[in-house]
Amino acid sequence: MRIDVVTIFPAFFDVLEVSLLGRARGAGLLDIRVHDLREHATDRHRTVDDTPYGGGAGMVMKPEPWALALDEIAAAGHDAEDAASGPLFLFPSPAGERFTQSLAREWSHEPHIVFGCGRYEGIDERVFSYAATIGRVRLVSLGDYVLNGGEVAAMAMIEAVGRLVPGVVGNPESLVEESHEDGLLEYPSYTKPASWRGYEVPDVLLSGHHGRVAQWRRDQQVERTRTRRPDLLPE
Ligand code: JEB
Repeated sequence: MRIDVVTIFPAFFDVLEVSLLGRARGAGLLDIRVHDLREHATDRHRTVDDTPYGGGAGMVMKPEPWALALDEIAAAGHDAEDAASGPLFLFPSPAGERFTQSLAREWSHEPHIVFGCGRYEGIDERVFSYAATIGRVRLVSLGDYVLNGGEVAAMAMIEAVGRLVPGVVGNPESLVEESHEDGLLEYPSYTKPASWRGYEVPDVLLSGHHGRVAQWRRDQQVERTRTRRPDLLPE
């Protein structure tokens, strides 16, 4: 999978060199390229923002540097003229649809994703219309809280999508048991020692009775989901 990121803070993405995704990049499973939007600025001060039409607080990202950056990225690797066969452009935005595990699953099959990371009050709206002429466009939100820009959200989405790409996570079975894959929260986990600072591992987990262990874990999943995330349960 190829992933391009456009940002005014390329250094944010240095962490993609470590851990699981760093190894996947080294192994050639993920081809992640980070681009500095300022390299596409058109003035000598490398300006990427300007005041908002209609007034109001803050600054808005100018459209032209975005168009130049997205054109350059889409040109490399896409010959077709139709937007449907172009890359998937993902713009993190507090005004986007909610990012979910189901979208991560869907997007893990994409050959080419481009993240556009805004800053300030966001990106001139016409950039989304322009991007839709060279690829498919989605505005996506990490959740209902305010970030200063799209970088942290893009990083979360890169990790959530990237780890579902075949070969990135060593044991694919570990993927199916996780929270949000079966619509319930995970059951609690324990490791050695069985007794630690006066806290005990539940007896059932030491019983060696696989059926009872499975039933206990399922009960824990349902109970935790009911108390912590009732929104995930049907009625
Ligand atoms: C994403 C961004 C800003 C209003 C307030 C703040 C570009 N879950 C999320 N919260 N905030 C963002 C997000 C996601 N995904 C987010 C991109 C940008 C916030 N800002 C700051 C803009 N408008 C600028």
